Amino acid sequence: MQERYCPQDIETKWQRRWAEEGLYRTSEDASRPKWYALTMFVYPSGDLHAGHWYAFSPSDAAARYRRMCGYNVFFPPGFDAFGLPAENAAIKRGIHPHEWTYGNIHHMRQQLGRMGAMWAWDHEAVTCDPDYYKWTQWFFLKFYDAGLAYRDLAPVDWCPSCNTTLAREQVWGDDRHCERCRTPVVKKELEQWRLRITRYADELLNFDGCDWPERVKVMQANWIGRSEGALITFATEAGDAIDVFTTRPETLWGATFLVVAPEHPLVGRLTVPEHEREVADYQLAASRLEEISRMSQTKARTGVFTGSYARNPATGELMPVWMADYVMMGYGTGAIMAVPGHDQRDYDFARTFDLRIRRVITGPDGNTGDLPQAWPGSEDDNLMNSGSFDGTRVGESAAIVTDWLEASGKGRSEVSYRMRDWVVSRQRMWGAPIPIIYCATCGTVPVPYEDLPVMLPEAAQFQPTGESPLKTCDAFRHVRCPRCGKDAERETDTLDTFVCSSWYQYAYISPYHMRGESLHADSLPWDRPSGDYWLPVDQYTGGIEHATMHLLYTRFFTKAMRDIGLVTFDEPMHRLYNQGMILGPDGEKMSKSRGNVVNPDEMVNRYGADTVRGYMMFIGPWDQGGPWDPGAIEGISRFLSRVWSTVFDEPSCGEQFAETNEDEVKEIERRMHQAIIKISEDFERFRFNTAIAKLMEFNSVMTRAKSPCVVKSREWDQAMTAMLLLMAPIFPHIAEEMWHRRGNEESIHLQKWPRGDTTKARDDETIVALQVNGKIRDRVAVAVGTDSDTLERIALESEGIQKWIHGKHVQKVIVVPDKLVNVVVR
Ligand code: ANZ
Ligand code: ZN
Repeated sequence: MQERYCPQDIETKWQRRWAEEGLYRTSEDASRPKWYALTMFVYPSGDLHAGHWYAFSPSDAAARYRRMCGYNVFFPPGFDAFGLPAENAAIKRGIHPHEWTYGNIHHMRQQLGRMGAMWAWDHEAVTCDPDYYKWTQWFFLKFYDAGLAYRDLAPVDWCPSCNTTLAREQVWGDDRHCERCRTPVVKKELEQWRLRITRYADELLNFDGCDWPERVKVMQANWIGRSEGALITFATEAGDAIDVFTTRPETLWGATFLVVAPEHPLVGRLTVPEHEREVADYQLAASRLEEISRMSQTKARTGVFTGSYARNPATGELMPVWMADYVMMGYGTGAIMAVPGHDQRDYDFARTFDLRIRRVITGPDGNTGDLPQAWPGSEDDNLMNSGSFDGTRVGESAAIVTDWLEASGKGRSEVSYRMRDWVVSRQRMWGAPIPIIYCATCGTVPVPYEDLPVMLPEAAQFQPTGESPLKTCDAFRHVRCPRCGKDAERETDTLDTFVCSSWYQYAYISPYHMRGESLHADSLPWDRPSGDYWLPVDQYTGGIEHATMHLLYTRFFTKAMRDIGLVTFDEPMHRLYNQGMILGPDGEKMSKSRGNVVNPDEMVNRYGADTVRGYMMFIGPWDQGGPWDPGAIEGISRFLSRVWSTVFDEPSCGEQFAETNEDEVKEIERRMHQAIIKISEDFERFRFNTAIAKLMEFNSVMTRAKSPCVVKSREWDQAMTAMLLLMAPIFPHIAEEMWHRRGNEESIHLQKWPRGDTTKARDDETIVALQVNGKIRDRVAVAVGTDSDTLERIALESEGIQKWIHGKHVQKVIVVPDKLVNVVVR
C-alpha cells in the first residue's frame, strides 16, 4: 500500500530540487527551435492575488507544453516596480519607496515560487533597479537623438490648493476633486516631455505579423482613430486665420458658425471686451471637466459667443465664432466649422443658441425641406444650396470639393488622428528620472550616455507637500552643465512607468547587461547573439486591459528601435492571447471592500499548488474568466487523489481476471491515443478546461479497466506514462512525484510530449441503427468500416427486423455505413 497523496510535502520538495538542479535555467541552444513565452509582469503591490494565479498558471502550463514539444522555452519573471502606490505608502509610513517596493518584491518572489512555474529566475528584471532604469534612460536619449522625444505644453490635472499635478488615480469623484484636500481639480498646461508615437500612426494600423485577437486590433485602430478629411481656413474680420479639420468638406456651404475649443490659442484675440468675463468663466469651468463628459452626446450644449465673425470661404457670408467645450483642443485643429443641418452636435447647439441651420444635402426622395434633426445624408443623395456644386452626388463630393479647395487655396486634404504624442513626463518621484539638464547658457542638454544612470536620491523627504520630492531635493536638482560646466538644473520629472514596460521583453534577454558599467550611444541593452536567438516574443499572454496603451506603446518602441538600428523586425510579439478575469464567488469583481477576495495562499496551504493551478484552468475557457467556485476546487483535489490511486494502488479485483483480455488492453491503448490527440489540440488553443475534463475521463477509463492482469500489460504501462506526461504541464509537482515513484530518474519536465496516433485512436466498433420504414427497430455493434453489403445482410437477418418485415415485400434497403440501415417494405 502506497502512502496517500500529500501535496504539501511533495511540492516544496520538488520546488527545491528543481531550483537546485537548475531545471528552468534557460540558455540559447541552436539545436532546438526557440519559444519566447512572455506573460505580463507584475506590479509589486505586496501580495499575489487570485488574478495573478489566473494569469500565470495557464501561461506556465502553455510554456511547459511547448517545452515538452521540443522547443527551447524562455519564460521569464519580473516586476513593473515604479509607480504611485510606493510613493503613497512612503508618505503614509515615512519610509523610502525603495524599501516598500523591495520588501514587496521579496515577498512576491516567494509567492511566485510556490506556484511551481518554470520561471527563468536567472533572467528576472525589476524596473526600479538602477541597472534597469539606466537603460530606460538610455532609450529616452536614443529617442531624443532620433527626434522622437520633445518637450511642449500639455494639459495635466492640477490641484490649485496643493499646487501640484495629480495622477489620474488621485482625482476623485464626479466633481473631480483632489484626493488630499478635496479642492476641485483644474486642467493646466505644463511643459511635458512627449514621445512622437504619431510618426508611426499609419504603421501601427497595420497588423501584419500580429496573430492577435481581433478585438485588440480594433481597439488599437479606434485609439489611433485615423480620419480622412480636409483642413479649411476661415479668415476673421480682424485678419486672423482659423483652421478647421472636417471629415465632410462637402458640407462647407452649410457651415453657419465656427466653434473653437476653450483652450484654443486664438480665444484671447477673438474675444471682444464685452464678452471677456463670460469667456473667462466658461474656460475655467471647462478646465474642470474630463474629456469624456465634454464629448458626451447627451450632455446639454453649452457655449459662449466670442463676439467675432469669420468669413465662409465658399459663400462669403460672415459667421459668428463661438467657443464651446464640445470641441476638444486635442483633436484636429481645436476648431470646427459647425454644420447644424448635417451634424447632430452642431444641430443641438444651433437650436440651443438660435443659430442658423442651412440644409445642403437632399433627402432620399429628393427631399429639400426643413430638418427636424441633423441629416447625415447618404452616398446617393445630392448637394443643394452649394453653388456650382449643386446636384453633385454625396459619394463623390468630398473629393471634388477638396480639389476645389486646393485649387483655390482655401484648404487642402488632411488626415487626422485621435492619438496624440505620448506624454511621458510625470511629476512624481518613484520613476526613472528623465535624463535632461537645463542650462541657462546651453539650454536643454541631454545627460551624456556615459553619465547614466541619473540615480534617484536616497535622501529625499517624503512629506505630503504636494510637490515631487525630486523638486525639493537640492542634491538631486543642482548639477553642472555637461556642456559648459556652469551651474544648471536637472529635469525633476520622471518617466511614465509605461516607458519602463515598453521594453522589458528585451531586458529579460540579458538582465542587467553591463551591470555597473557605463553606457555609450552605441551600447546595446542585451547581448547581441542572445537577442538574435530569442527575439521577438513568440507568445504573449495577459489581460485585455492593456489592449491600447501598453500594447500600443511596446509596438511603437519596437518600430522606433528598428529605425534606430537596434532590431530588424517590425513587431514585438507574434501571438497574443488575452485571458479573462477571475471573479469572486458572488460573480463580482474581487475587491477588499466587497469582502469577496479569495486568497490563493490559503488555498495553496489547504489544497496544494497543483490543485489551485488545475482549478484556475478548469473554471472555463481561459479567455472568459468566471467566478471562483469553492466546490469545484474540491473536485480537482479529489481528481488528483484518484489519479494517485490509479497509479499506485493494488488492483482489488479477484481471480476472474486471471488472463489478459485482448479487447481490454486494446481499449486502453485506444483511449490513450484519443486523450493525447484531444489534449494536444486543447493545449494548442489554450483550452485547459477541456484538457482537464479529458484527463478526468481518461483516468476513469483506467480505473475501470484496472485488474491484476491488465496492470501487467505493456498497454497499461504506456497509458500510465502518457497520463503523467499529459498532466505534467498543468500539475507539475504531482506528475513529477508519480514519475519518480514509477522508477524514472530524469525529470518528467525534460520528457517528450507523447504522440497520438490517429489510426490507433479510431474506435473500432460502432453502433448501427436498424430501421424499418424509418423507425428504429434494432441496434447492432459492428466493426468500423463494415461494407454496405455486409450491413444489409446483418440487418435483414437481425431478429428485431425480422419481426417487422415478416410477410412483407422488401422494396429497397438504404445503407449509411457506420450509421444506419433502413429497410423499406410495403
Ligand atoms: C463639419 C461636419 C459636418 C462634420 C458634418 C461632421 C459632420 P471624426 O470622424 O471623429 O474624425 N471635429 C473636428 N475637430 C473636432 C474637435 N477638435 N472637437 C470636436 N469635434 C471635432 O470627426 C471629425 C468631425 O468632428 C469633423 O467633421 C468635425 O465636424 C468634428 F455633417 O466638420 B465635421
Ligand atoms: Zn551649459
